[in-house]
Amino acid sequence: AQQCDQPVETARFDCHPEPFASSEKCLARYCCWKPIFSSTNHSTNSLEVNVPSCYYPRDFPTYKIITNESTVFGQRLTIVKQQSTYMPNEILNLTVDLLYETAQRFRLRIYDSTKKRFEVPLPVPVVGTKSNVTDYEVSLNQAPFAILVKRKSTGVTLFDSSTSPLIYADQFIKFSSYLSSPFLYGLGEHRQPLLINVTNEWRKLTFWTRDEYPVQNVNLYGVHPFHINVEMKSNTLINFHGHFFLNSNAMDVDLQPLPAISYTTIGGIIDLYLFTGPTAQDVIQQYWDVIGKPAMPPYWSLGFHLCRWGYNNIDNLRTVIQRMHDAQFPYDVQWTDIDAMRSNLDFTYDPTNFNGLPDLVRSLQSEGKHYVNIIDPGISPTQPPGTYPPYDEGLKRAIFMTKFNSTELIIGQVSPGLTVFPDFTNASTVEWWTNIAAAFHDIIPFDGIWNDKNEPLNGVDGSIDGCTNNSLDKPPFVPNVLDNSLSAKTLCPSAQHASSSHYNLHSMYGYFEAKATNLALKAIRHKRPFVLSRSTFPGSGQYAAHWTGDNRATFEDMYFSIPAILSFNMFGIPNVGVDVCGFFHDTTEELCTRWMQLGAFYPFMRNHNAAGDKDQDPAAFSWTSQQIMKQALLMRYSLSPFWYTLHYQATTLSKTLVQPLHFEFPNDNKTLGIDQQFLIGRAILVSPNLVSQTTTVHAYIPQDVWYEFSSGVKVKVIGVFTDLDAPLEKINVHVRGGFIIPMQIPGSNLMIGRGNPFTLLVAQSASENATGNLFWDDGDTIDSIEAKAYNYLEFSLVLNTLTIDTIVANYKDSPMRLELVRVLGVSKVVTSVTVNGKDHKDFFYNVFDQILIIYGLDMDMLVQPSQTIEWTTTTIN
Ligand code: MIG
Repeated sequence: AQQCDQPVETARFDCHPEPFASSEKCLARYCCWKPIFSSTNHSTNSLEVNVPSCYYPRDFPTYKIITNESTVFGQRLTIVKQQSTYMPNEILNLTVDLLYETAQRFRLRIYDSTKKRFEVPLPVPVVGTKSNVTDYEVSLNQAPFAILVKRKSTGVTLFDSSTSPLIYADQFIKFSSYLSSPFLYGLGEHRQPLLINVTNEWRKLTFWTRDEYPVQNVNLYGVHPFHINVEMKSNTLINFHGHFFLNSNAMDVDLQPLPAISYTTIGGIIDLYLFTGPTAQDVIQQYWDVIGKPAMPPYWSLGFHLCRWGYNNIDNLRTVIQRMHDAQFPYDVQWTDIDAMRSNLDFTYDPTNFNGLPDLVRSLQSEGKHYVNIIDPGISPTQPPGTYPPYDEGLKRAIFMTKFNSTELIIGQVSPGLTVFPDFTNASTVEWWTNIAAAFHDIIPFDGIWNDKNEPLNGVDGSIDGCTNNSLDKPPFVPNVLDNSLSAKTLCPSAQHASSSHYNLHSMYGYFEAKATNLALKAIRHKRPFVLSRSTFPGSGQYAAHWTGDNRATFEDMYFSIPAILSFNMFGIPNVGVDVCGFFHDTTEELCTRWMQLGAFYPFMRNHNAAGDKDQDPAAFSWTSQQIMKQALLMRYSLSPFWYTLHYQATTLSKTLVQPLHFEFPNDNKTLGIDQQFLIGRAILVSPNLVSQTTTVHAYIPQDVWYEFSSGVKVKVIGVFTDLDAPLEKINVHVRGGFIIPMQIPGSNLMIGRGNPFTLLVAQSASENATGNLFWDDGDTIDSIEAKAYNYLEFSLVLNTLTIDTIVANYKDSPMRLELVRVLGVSKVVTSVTVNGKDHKDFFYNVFDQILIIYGLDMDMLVQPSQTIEWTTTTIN
């Protein structure tokens, strides 16, 4: 009989994840059946995940190691299983590669010993030789086969597959591991709080890209099987490690309070990366080394973006642009949605309702503004032959996806009616896409492209002809995807790409479209591309920014934007935002005011609205609300040099743009789940008011020195949750002692403001030091970093001396003049100031607020190698 005596219920691993488990079905799988609930109230709802009634016995048939050799990359094992179990087409002979890729990166690959299987077409690094020094130690169990990875320094388990049997069938692969703690970050795209805490919870997260407005417990637009696990050994030491499961097939990740994690995928191979950190940012850096670092965005894209679905005609669009101008909002990018297309056709504009759009775009550009338009993947095949080159040319080049085992195109239905779908995995598709985009660019010189619906969305399930009954369309196991079908609101899994099936590549459709769009924009504009993509996959950040799709105009949705932007920063797509003021439903003046304040601190800030809903551009509101929104925008614009430098550090050093408090204060347990506040870089703490009709915000100010961003006044209460004053006109923003923030006097847009004077916000630490840096270039050149065509400055404050070191000064087309320095936390009275040794009269010192303001500097910051600003003080009697 089976060994069913699991010591605790939380050690059960689900042997019948499909709905309608029963004793007969369970026993037929050679599994244990012990319902926790009486069978009458046992839930058949597949979304309701709980202690499984049907679970694997400890002696469930599995693999054993039969050979084990050391190789240049590490170790190679062969493992075999004697008998098949319940899943069709089990693979009984497997090869296991243990790759010691770097000191902090271990990779485990398990694949069919005899037959090549599908592998994710991501260009991950190829490491030929084993790292001699590693932070991890690997051990094996021969029978049953298991792998154990420990952190050498602490002995903490990083991976341990002995928890449950490996199952490896053609369309069902399942393995599990203990977790180091029940606390995880990542595993997106899902609508969930930042911290995944499975102390008392069983959670199933499903991965399969899907167009669905963000609701909890469903697979959404993107797929990111990456997590960071908090390691707790004692209360004093906290490290982090990460897992990345490199697999693009539909999958479930099950978390349980043991704590343990199980991966169930229906294709590909096991290709699992382990990153040992030990800090959270180290884990992220190690992850990005595998998937690719995020792109450097064009400078203009850091500004305010304005969009809506349903301008409906050019007069409405003009009215909005005019009132934004009249109300003097800083703003950089105007967008249009599908209503500006002719009959919803890609690469067209409506010559009737949007008559004059090309001229309008050119006039915006002449003022330094930019324009982005929407492009959906679906191409209409039903236009009169010879009238619609995107289809005619695509057909000629045979770049559209086809039905299973056929050259016939697979046809779906999206906004233009019937549509075919480009196969972006194919190199000739990229050429075709570039050509049709270039032809449209000759008509409307767009600056960026918005890729919507690239999950891809299809209005009819599968295709207009349905799907086949083969094992791709009807696999033996379907993960817990929304609507319980892989073809729901998308193409048939059996549809064909050039290199493989949609079954394997579905979740990468958006990745490949964004990549193609990025390449097309580079080829057309010869400038740094800006792409916004709804569907994402690991590596998408190299090509695109992201927004979180169709949120709603509610305070709850505004809250969920914070865990979302923090998670996407971990996923390597740090340039992320959500529809500010909410997409669906009419926003309210209060909500939109709060959201404009919060959105001003998103990496990507776009106000966007659904068709039919009330206008929500900032100029649509009362004079008072406009002033509050403008104040938030001015804060954003004044911080553009800081943001731009963070982007530089993201693309060169793999740092996130925003991060959870816990990453900076890992030893402070109170920060563990905080996701109503976040940090920009390491230095700015944003604590928005997310509750309607309240004038305080309950916020945590970590143990450190903090100053109010606007007033510069030091915060007195730290290390506790406290109620901060937060009336409607105020968003709480704090700057952390020890940091120097480069800022600039804003212009009406980022192009116009580029030459404006810079200022420095110097926030002194407890020991009255601070450091900071500034990256600056022309904002648009594709390879300015590689070509070193930029300026790079470092700032440091020690002993009342602020030093400006100009390390690289290769970009001189625009002046960089420092006008003002504001020093916070100066406790002694300042008596004199010198600049490069010369007496400087223009300063103020405020003893009560402890702020020193040095103005009238007019300092050329490009003078190398270094300049100084010094002050002398005297103690107050
Ligand atoms: O069927 O293009 O998420 O931002 O405004 C809706 C219209 C398609 C969904 C996008 C949304 C966009 C809308 N689109």
